[in-house]
Amino acid sequence: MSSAAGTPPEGGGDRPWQSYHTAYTNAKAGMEGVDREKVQKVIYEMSKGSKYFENEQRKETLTKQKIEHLRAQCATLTDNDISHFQKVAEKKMLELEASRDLSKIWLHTDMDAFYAAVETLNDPSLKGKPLAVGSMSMIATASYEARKFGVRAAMPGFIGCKLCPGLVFVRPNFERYTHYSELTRKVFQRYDPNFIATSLDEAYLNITNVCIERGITGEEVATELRAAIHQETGLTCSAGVAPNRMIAKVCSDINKPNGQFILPNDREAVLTFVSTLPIRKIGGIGKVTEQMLCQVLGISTCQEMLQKAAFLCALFSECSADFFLSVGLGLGGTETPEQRQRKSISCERTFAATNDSSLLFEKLANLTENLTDDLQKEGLKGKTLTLKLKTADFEVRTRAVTARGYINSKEDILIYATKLLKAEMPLSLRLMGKWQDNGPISVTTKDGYLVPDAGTGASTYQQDFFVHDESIFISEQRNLVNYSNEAVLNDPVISDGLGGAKLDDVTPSAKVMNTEKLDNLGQLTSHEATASRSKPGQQLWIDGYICSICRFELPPGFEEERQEHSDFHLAESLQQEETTDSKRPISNERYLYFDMPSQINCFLLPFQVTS
Ligand code: DCP
Ligand code: CA
Ligand code: CA
Repeated sequence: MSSAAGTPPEGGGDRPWQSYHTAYTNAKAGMEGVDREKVQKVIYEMSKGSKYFENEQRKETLTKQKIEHLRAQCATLTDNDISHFQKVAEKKMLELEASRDLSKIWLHTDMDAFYAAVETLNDPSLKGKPLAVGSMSMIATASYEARKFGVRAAMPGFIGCKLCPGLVFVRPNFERYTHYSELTRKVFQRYDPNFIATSLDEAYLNITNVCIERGITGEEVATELRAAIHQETGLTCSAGVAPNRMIAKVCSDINKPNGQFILPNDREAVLTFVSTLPIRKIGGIGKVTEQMLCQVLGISTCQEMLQKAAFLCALFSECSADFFLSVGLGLGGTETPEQRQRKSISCERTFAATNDSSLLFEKLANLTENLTDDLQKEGLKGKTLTLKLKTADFEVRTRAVTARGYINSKEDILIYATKLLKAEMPLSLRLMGKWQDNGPISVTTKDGYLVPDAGTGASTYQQDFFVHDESIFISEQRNLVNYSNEAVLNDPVISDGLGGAKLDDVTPSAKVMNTEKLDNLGQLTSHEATASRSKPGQQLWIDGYICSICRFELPPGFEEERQEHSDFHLAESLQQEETTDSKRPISNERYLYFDMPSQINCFLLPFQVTS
């Protein structure tokens, strides 16, 4: 196909690190001047041969397969197909354009080097030093001074040390961050009582009313709000103002740190803005999607999405194509999402490495007990229990079973949970010390038995309500019978958090290969819940695309991005555990990074919602 970009240079030969891209070889704000090649080389040298490395290579292979698969599909497109999909795309773009709402002014704010800034405020002697908040196993964030060396969030601390020998480490203190976060939210409240907090350090504010009522511009609001935050916290933040949330978020990163960027509510301005905007800047477009779009269709800017609209419609699910086209048009959320009623609950545990089955069963029992407590407290019952395992080789397995009726007693849940775990034995699990690959057992249940939550009027950031379309959950039969690790490995597409069980494409659309069950993004093109996290929150994808913890919108199937996103929340919760669990000694083993990825999760998925 003429538009396909050539195969990228292979990183073989004597420069193998060049093709080694991980989460931490990506640039964040403040990393512009970094010697990328040096950073990549250090990371490559330090991680090669490790399980982590192997997994990265496995993912890379899968990505390549996906790309090949897409190219092959592209090659089968006839001129007729292309003109058909061109029409489909044009119709879609017209519809999307008609939905454009330029009447709202959104502000996105994001604290600068948040944890590091809080730590520096707490200990001014850290000022100006290259600082990493975290441990040898994981860095939560780095100060801008450290970023110049390539040190960044999600990077193991020992790699950070190698890149920046004078790197100072501070252990995270979640209570402190929560305190400062609350101070910022008091300020947000004054500008938009329904502000949407998407993490401790980030929020979206609909400032339309403030602008109208006070007769001031979005720019003035941003300046004032940032000054107020500084005044009340001693910390700096950056802000972006735009007609929708998607663009506002991109804008807040432009003049980071301690800066702001305003995009006027003007269609031309928006289109000009996205015309050169790299797709990777868009929340929801991660490494894999970027590579696929670039290497198959030659798309690297948002505007190019429109030029390749026919191909996007031909090759991707309707849902993904819609998303890509709205990115190309610079469209994003403008209404404040309604609060949802909570419909799920889960718990997770971190435990030390073991292949001792009795210990694993003991952990399972503990978790079941925790879950039971939570269930009973909340008046919940569930029906389908799913056990998710992450092995030492980073493989994710999912097993599910459905009870005869709704259950919430420890005895009942344990019977099913034990049955699932037993079927997996013998199982060798290692210490879960690295945040992304931490090894909790979690048990989640969701169902319609929920006692209505009285707190729906609570501020948005406190909510963790889930709504699931139960009709699209995989049945336990398919999950149990069809799934195997080979299925995941042999498949050119990556499985989702439900362990590779395949769902039918619920989005009816004319496809080049209409027998495809999965989207070309490896997506399950359905609404689903895909992840779990430890208390106090549980991460799920509301309506299949909104993160239940932070409201971040990621359309179904952006699995890589979702995984990174879930890892982020897992990291948050583990840090919280680390800070609050003073009794638990930090063993040396916890610093092992590459050789301890294992995980067991258990979910109880809703089977049927009763009225
Ligand atoms: N965080 C984390 N793990 C990650 C990313 C972030 O624990 N992988 C934590 C630490 C950060 C905070 O979340 O301080 C906010 O994350 P940001 O991505 O907003 O990064 P920073 O605020 O640190 O830096 P900046 O926004 O200035 O780039
Ligand atoms: Ca931030
Ligand atoms: Ca942030």
